[in-house]
Amino acid sequence: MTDIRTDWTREEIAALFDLPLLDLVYQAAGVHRRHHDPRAVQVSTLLSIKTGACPEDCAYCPQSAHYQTGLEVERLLAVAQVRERAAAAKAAGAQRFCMGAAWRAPRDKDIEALIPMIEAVREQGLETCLTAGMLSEAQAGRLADAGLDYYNHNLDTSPEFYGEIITTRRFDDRLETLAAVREAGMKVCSGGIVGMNEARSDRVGLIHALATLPSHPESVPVNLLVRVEGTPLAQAEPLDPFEFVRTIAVARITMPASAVRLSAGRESMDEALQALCFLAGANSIFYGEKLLTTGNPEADADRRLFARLGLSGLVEASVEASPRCAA
Ligand code: SAM
Ligand code: DTB
Ligand code: SF4
Repeated sequence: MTDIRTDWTREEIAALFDLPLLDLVYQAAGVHRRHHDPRAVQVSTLLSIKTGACPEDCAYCPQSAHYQTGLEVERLLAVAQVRERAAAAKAAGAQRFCMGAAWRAPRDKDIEALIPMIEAVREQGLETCLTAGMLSEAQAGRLADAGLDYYNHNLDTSPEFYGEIITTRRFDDRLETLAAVREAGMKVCSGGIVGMNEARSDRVGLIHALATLPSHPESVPVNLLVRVEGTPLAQAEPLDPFEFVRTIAVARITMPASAVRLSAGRESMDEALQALCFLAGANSIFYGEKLLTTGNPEADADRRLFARLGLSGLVEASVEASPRCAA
C-alpha cells in the first residue's frame, strides 16, 4: 500500500503539528527513510537573472517596487553571464541551477530570451529550474520544449492569510500557473515561507494546499522569512526554530516522495538546527553564497557541514574543489 496521499484533511495536518516535537520528528524521519536515502541531499544554486523593480507587492520581498530596500535594479542578464555562473556552480558541486526573475508574469518575448539561458545551463550538465512569475499554458509548453526541468512557483502561505501578504494577485492565480506547469510536463517546485507573523493554522493551511494538489510538487521549498529592511515584514516576530522544524517534518510526512528543501533563512540557523531539519526529512538546500538578493551560508561552510553530518551531495565537490578548500 502506498502512503502517498492527496486527500489530507486540515485536521490531520493540524494534528501532526500538535504532536510532541520529538514524536513528530521521529515519525518524519521514518517516512524519510522509507522513501529516500537519508544521506543524500540535493543541492541547487540560485541566480537572479533579472533583479528588482517588480510590480507585485509581496510583503516579504526585497525586489518589490512598492518598497524602498536599497536594492540595485538589474535588467535581464546576458546569456554569457548566466553560462559563466552556471559553470561555476557546476564546478562547486551544484546539481541544479535555478534562475529567478522579478516579474509578475513574463511576456512572450521574455520567454524567448530565457530559452538560450536554459540551453546554456543544460550544456553544463546541470538540471534547470526557473522562477519567473505566472505562466500561460502556451508559455509553460514553450519552456518545457526548451528542456526546462523544473518551474518554481510558491504558494507562499495559506489561502486565508494570502491577502495579508500579497494584494496584487490571487492564491488561485498561483494554482493556475502550477496546473499549466504540470500540464506542460515539467516538474513542479512549490512551497512557501514561514515566519511572516502567520498563525500555526496558516502553516497548516499552506501544507494542506501543497499536499492536496492533484500531484505533489517534486520539490517543496520551506523558506524561513529573510527579514529585509524596508519591506513591511522587516520587523516580523522571529519564528520559534522548533516550529520551523515542525513545518519541515509535516511537509515530509504529508509529501513522502518529494524533495523537501531547507530553503531561505539558513544564515540565521545554527548547524545543530539544520541537522535537526535534515533528521526531520529535509533533503535539499540552496548552495552558494547568495540566494537571489540576500545571503546564504558560504559554500565551504556547507561542504564542512555535509562532511561533519555524513551527508552526501557535496562530497565529490569537496574533492574537486580541494584547491580552493585547501587555500
Ligand atoms: N517573481 C517570481 C515569483 O514571485 O513567483 C519569482 C521570484 S520570487 C523572489 C521567488 C520566491 O522567493 C517567492 O515566491 C518567495 O517564496 C521567495 N522569497 C522572496 N523573498 C523572500 C524572503 N525575504 N524570505 C524568504 N523567501 C523569500
Ligand atoms: C524559493 O522557494 N526560495 C528561493 C527560490 N525558491 C527562488 C528564493 C529565496 C529568496 C530569498 C530572498 C532573496 O534572496 O531575495
Ligand atoms: Fe515580485 Fe516575486 Fe518578489 Fe513578489 S516575490 S515582489 S512577484 S519578485
